[in-house]
Amino acid sequence: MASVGQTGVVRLFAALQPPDAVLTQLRSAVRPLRTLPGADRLRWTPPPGWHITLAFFGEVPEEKRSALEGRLFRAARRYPAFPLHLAGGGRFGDRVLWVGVQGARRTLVRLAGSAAAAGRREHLGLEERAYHPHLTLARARGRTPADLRPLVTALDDFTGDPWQVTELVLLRSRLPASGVPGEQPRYERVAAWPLAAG
Ligand code: 3AM
Repeated sequence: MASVGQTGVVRLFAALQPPDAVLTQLRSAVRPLRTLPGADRLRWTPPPGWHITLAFFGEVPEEKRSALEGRLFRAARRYPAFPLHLAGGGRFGDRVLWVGVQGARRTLVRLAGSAAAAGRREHLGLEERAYHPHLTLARARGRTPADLRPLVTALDDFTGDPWQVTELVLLRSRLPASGVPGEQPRYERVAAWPLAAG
């Protein structure tokens, strides 16, 4: 377990981490994208931190942490292992470039809903926006919009190998010190619980 920060709160989110072999494939697919026009103006997410977010809990006070973890543990064990693969590109407007997630999407969406419900029962301030499975590859810098369409098109033909999701992971997000240009949050795995139904 990670130590609790000085202020007694940690930024936490539930996620899935694709296996290394899949991340290596994705890394190869993304490499040529980074040479396309405009790609150097984006902030590319570092491969070691690549993840599929299930639910973002925000700043979690120390006293709620073990209850949240207990709820996530119990949620995870209600699900069977299920297959996913990465495929195709997409974007959120002109700000976020992502690779899509295919396979047992209904199970994935239900698991994300259960992770969000765990947070809500601890009265953590989760946003109500619809869940859209994705793995974020790059973000526009600051307020500058980016034309992400050519990058999305370049990912059209990408399909990664399927893998079996066997655990729900709790990640900690450490924000960069303010004022450091281009620096990104760092993610740290703090816990993982097996999917154990079936
Ligand atoms: O890596 P992705 O894009 O899946 O966008 C943030 C990132 O997701 C998301 O949580 C992940 C780790 O930071 N996130 C950050 N703030 C958020 C918020 N207030 C948020 N998701 C929902 N509400």
